[in-house]
Amino acid sequence: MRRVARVALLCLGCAVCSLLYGLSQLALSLEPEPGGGGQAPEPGARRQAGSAARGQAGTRRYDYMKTHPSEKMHLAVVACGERLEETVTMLRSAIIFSIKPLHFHIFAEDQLHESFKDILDEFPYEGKVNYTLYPITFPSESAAEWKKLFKPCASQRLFLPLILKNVDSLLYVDTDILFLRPVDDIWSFLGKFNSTQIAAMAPEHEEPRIGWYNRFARHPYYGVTGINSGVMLMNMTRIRRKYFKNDMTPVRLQWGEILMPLLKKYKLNITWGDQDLLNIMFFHNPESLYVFPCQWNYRPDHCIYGSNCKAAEEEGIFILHGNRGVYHDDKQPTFRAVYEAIKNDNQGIRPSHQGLRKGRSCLSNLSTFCEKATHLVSGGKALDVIYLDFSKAFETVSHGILLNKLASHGLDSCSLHWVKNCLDGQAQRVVVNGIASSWQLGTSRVLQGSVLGPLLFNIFNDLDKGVDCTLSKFSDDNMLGGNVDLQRDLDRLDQWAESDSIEVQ
Ligand SMILES: *[C@@H]1O[C@H](CO)[C@@H](O)[C@H](O)[C@H]1NC(C)=O
Ligand SMILES: *[C@@H]1O[C@H](CO)[C@@H](O)[C@H](O)[C@H]1NC(C)=O
Ligand SMILES: *[C@@H]1O[C@H](CO)[C@@H](O)[C@H](O)[C@H]1NC(C)=O
Ligand SMILES: *[C@@H]1O[C@H](CO)[C@@H](O)[C@H](O)[C@H]1NC(C)=O
Ligand SMILES: CC(=O)N[C@H]1CO[C@H](CO)[C@@H](O)[C@@H]1O
Repeated sequence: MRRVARVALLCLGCAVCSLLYGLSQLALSLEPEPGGGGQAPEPGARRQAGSAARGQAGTRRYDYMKTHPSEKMHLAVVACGERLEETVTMLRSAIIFSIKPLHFHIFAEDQLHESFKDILDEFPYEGKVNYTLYPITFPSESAAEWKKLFKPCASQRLFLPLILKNVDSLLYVDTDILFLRPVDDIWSFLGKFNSTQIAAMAPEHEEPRIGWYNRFARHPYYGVTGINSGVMLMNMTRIRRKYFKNDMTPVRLQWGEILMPLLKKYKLNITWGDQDLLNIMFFHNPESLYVFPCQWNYRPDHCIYGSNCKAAEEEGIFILHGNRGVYHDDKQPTFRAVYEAIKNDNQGIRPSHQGLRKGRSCLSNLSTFCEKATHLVSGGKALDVIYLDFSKAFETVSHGILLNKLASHGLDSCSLHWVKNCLDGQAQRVVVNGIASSWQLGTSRVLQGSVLGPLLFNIFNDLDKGVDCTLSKFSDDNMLGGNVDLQRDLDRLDQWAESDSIEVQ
């Protein structure tokens, strides 16, 4: 009975899919061609990330972006030297948690461009993100001086308001940033700016006793302890329009005019390059800065000298900033573990998971499956569909096997213990008409109704390793279809279920 109902549902779903597809085609044929000159092309390659984004699907998304241009968030990063992997991991964290579409502006040394293109074009997050690659450029008359300031390329970001002339607002981050919340959340601060604020940053320190600027700086700095520029939100329209007070001329200067004189005056006194210049600028123009709390730029400094970011302890860390190279050594194992987890993201939860994930639903499950199925049928190919239902899925997740899988995804022993603790010692009982059975310890289940449970189940359900068919997973209900060797894939699933002690109904 259940199977018949599902086939009926599948057919209904397919009908809806084809109808929607037909309508979208009709809408497309009525649209005038986009583009057609006017705007100067931006430098570098501009592509749609995600291999499947070419063709029809890409065109449809374009229409969406055209009608919702303001919904796009712009993220900029400057990558030089050995920063490729770190930058890609940062971009990945931006995508996995974000809701609105993103545009990445990546400024990189020429020799990194090819690698960025190769990786970003293969990103499995189609439709959510676009990117533009730029070479590193400085004003020609002073290029050499800017390049040797602090780290190579670091001062590139001071010029972003001048280079990205058509971008209204931008979030600049260092390569060693990881988003642990949607970019949308920090982006929303732009809407909270009062009429004089043009940029937002976090303080360099919470605690003046251990602050750097107030103890060592030989130049002016913002506020009590200075600001950290690793996460910098900018309304660049306002930055371009503003005339800045300064200690070099009695008249106010615009952004483009102030940078060079500032460097000339302070170059012997600054230690942290462009961040110091920003501190000097906002020292003279404090009304222009919106200061956000330390959770939005959480650094090892906040925990190595005792607890220096109370808000993070109470509400959590929103943006992690692994400066001092802590993602790559063993000085801060927690920072490193978070980095490793995000770096390996797409091995943890595979794209075929539809259930229990943001932006996916049982309908998305069906429609993805339908599209592929219709495609095969209209190509005159045979199609087999097999429905699988794991029995009592959540109840049968073996703790031992789950922990092994988590360990193989690079979770450190501390976090593993934490998960183990959370799974262990769970007791259950049955209550009927107010009469309760005795408690029984469970050794093989993830908690239903908890936040962690579904996540653990999705990591556990990695059964598409080595399967060529189209596989759609909605929590414990799995659909397998295609015109390849179905029996072989089915055998693999069976092996998976057996080795992971899950029963297929
Ligand atoms: C990405 O940019 C291209 C070219 O400007 C555009 O056609 C496409 O619709 C954009 N896609 C997204 C998701 O922003
Ligand atoms: C640079 O530092 C020195 C020593 O602290 C100080 O005397 C000098 O005024 C500083 N220069 C500027 C431009 O602030
Ligand atoms: C940036 O500032 C300009 C000028 O005040 C304003 O029109 C624009 O909406 C602002 N952008 C955002 C994202 O708030
Ligand atoms: C905007 O906020 C800043 C920082 O709180 C403040 O210094 C400035 O006076 C405010 N501007 C207006 C117009 O209220
Ligand atoms: C993988 C997949 O199918 N994702 C789609 C799920 O459905 C939503 C809306 O129906 C799409 O936007 C996703 O791309």
